[in-house]
Amino acid sequence: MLTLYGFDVSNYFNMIKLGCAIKGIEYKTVILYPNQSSEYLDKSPMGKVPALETEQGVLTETNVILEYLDEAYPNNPLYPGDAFAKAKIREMVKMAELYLELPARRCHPAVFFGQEVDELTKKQAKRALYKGIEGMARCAQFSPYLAGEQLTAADIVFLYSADLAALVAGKLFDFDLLALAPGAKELMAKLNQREDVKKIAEDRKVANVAFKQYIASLS
Ligand SMILES: N[C@@H](CCC(=O)N[C@@H](CS)C(=O)NCC(=O)O)C(=O)O
Repeated sequence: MLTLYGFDVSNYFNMIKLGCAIKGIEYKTVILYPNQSSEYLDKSPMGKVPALETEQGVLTETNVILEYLDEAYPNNPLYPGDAFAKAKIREMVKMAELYLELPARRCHPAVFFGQEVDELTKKQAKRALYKGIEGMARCAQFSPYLAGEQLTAADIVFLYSADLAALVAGKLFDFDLLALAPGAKELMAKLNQREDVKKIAEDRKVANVAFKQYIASLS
């Protein structure tokens, strides 16, 4: 059986959980925080989560894991079969990570952990988030999903990237990120109504207690 390494507060871990839920893939979890132990680095070369252990070996990088799962388990596809259409999904997955998730992440310490983030980082992140959401608005359809009528991997990555990015934009920069991509709020609401997404949110809430203690223990 597949083994998924990570923890329930991790948005990337939750992307894989949702992908598996949609596709009906069974797996067991090993709950751990990102770390640089030699044992974990043998599985995840950067020590990040998630990592997925298969019978053939371990995979890391969420987009790669999602693509692997979709090819290995064809039920309820997360990517279209057509080469160009599939590339458009990959494009949106990559854009959501590079231009929403990662700039927002630079400000997570200030927004979620009460830590300092310097002004230059904040300024760069704010600018990047504006550009990122405007870029997403240009390439996504939001009708209702990013690529049209079918839920795809792009929606999964957008859901767990744009939610945190919107919190960062709202709390730190006082702007409504999702309002800049018409249809994005409706999409988030639609996805958040799903039972599998609700379950993942409940798991995250429970796990957040221990995670906050863990973060506090690091300082
Ligand atoms: N590009 C990676 C990012 C994964 C990632 O950054 N995960 C976070 C947890 S949400 C992590 O492991 N952070 C620890 C670190 O960056 O060293 C992916 O797509 O899986």
